[in-house]
Amino acid sequence: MGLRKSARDLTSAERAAFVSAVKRLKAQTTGRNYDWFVTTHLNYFAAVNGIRYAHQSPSFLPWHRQYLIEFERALQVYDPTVTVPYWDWTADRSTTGTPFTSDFMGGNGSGGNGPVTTGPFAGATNWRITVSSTTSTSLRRAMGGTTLPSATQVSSVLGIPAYDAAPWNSSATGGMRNRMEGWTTPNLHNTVHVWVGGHMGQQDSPNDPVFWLHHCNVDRLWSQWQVRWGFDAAHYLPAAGTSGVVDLDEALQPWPDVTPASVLDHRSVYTYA
Ligand SMILES: [Cu+2]
Repeated sequence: MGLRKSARDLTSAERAAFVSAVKRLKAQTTGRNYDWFVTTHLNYFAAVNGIRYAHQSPSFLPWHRQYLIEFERALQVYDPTVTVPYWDWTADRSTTGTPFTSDFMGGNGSGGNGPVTTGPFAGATNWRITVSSTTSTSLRRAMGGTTLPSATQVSSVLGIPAYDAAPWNSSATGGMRNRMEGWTTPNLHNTVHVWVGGHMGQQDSPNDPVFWLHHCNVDRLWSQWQVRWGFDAAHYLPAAGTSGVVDLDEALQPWPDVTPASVLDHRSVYTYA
């Protein structure tokens, strides 16, 4: 069982261990290596066989929960002490503070949407981008182009009792999920991708390791919503019979044995500090 901590609370040794495991996964040449995760995000960005799995659908949250679990397990092959930390962007809002320090995620891109120049992921020698929707082989960021969501906005979303609502896509306004995902106000998750910019603003956003810290925080917020409203199956929708999306007991591809129901209660796998 893993404990996921805030990035701001990691020791320098914990920051170094996370970076090291990420780099070892990137250097792995076979199996579910770092670029497998990037490829999977690209492959599942849009609908697959008419079903929206990862985005603009109720399974946005469970899909990324399983994706994070798989990534964390892949890191733990190299270092069993490592867990994915979360970036609480309501509290850590600077382009130079946590997690964008030179001993962790590194800083901003140079100029507008340019290569990151500081930290362990700066430049194509340290961190070569090979699976991408664009041609840049260096990690890019363009931070601060919008305003990060506030704690008040987060609590407004966590106060919505319905998990999701018809039409179960980016137009849904009746539930928590689409406001958390960010296609309707206050646009939580999407705004953070835009704020970091560069690769984080693209379909190959997992090329930026801060992707994992951001999605860990999104998963933590969903967990907080579950603490308040329930971890049980009644708190995922739709339950059944809705075409084009993943119902409660349908397969969360590319993991045929995983369903939204099977990941609702994460507390035997990991918890949040
Ligand atoms: Cu995302």
